[in-house]
Amino acid sequence: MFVGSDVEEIAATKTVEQLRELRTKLLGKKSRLSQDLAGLTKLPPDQRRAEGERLNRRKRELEAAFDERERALAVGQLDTALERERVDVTLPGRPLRVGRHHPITATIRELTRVFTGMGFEAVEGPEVEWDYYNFEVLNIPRDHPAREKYASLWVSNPLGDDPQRPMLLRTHTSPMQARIMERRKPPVRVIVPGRCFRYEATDPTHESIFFQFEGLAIDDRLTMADLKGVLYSFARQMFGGDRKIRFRNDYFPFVEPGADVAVDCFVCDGKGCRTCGHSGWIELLGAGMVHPNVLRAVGYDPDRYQGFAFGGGVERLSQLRQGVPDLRAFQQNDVRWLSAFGQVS
Ligand code: FA5
Repeated sequence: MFVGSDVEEIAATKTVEQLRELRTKLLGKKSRLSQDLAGLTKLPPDQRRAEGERLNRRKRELEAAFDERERALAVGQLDTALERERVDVTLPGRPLRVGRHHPITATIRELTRVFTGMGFEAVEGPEVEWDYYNFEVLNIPRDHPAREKYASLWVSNPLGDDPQRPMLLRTHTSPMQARIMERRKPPVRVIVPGRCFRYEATDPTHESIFFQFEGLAIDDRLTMADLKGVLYSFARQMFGGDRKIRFRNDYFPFVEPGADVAVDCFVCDGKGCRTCGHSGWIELLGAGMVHPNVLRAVGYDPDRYQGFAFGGGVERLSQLRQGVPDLRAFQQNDVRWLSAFGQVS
């Protein structure tokens, strides 16, 4: 038995598996060496010691050779793996497609930021509404001519229709005025963005599904001056100082006095064009001081509390901010248009 040739054989193994097999062969229970070690007891005592030392030395030599080879193979394996899985960090990366906010979402976020900065809280409400909240509580009883302004989409109640409680897709966000006041005591300061629906023909500034934002502030000393101050501040923050704002008398049954607020047309700078219906102005908001009848209907004392409300179109704001001449583009989901007008947040 030549230790030298065994050690060479160990050093010549190429894989961890080969090495394992060889270890079993040379050091395993059935190996010659193990059998010789087991047979030591049968030797006469005067030979046992010398033979024992020789066999154990050989065992240590083989073990050392195995350990060394095992280390070398492991390092080799790692090198191969590293070489195989090498990453070229100098290659240019593949660009990730970054999503964008739809311009309506971006505008809602922006206007919410502006109003929350003035102390308003953002809330949301139902899109399917009772006639009561959409009209009646807002001082628009049945047969009131103001209902004609809101071409409504009536829906049937899945729990059974009740002629006394008709349901519709809300035509404006104003029903939330009453819902909020019923639930809270003054002071109230909320902003309500949301989807609205009207059964009407579309044109560059009208859609049948569109978004509004409602504002409501109730306290014991609010005046029309507060309303104008809030809306001027809002307009300046949204459009910068250049755009002109116009307040005109208007009629909404749920406010008194009422106003219509317009911004000069961004396409023609007020000269008159298709987008502004040749008037030079784009109507942005309806507003006014909350009507005492509305306050009474929700259980507020109109002699003690008063406040203002306003409601505007989100698409109109978005059109003005981004120079979009036709509002119908917002609903068309053209990816090219969305990637041009969408906003990375
Ligand atoms: C209202 O809906 C009132 N609720 C607003 C209001 C609230 C007045 C609180 C007083 C106090 P109006 O119908 O004018 O009013 O609509 C308000 C705004 O919604 C409009 O100025 C316009 O910007 C937007 N809007 C109305 N109809 C459409 C439509 N079909 N498509 C897109 N935007 C619309």
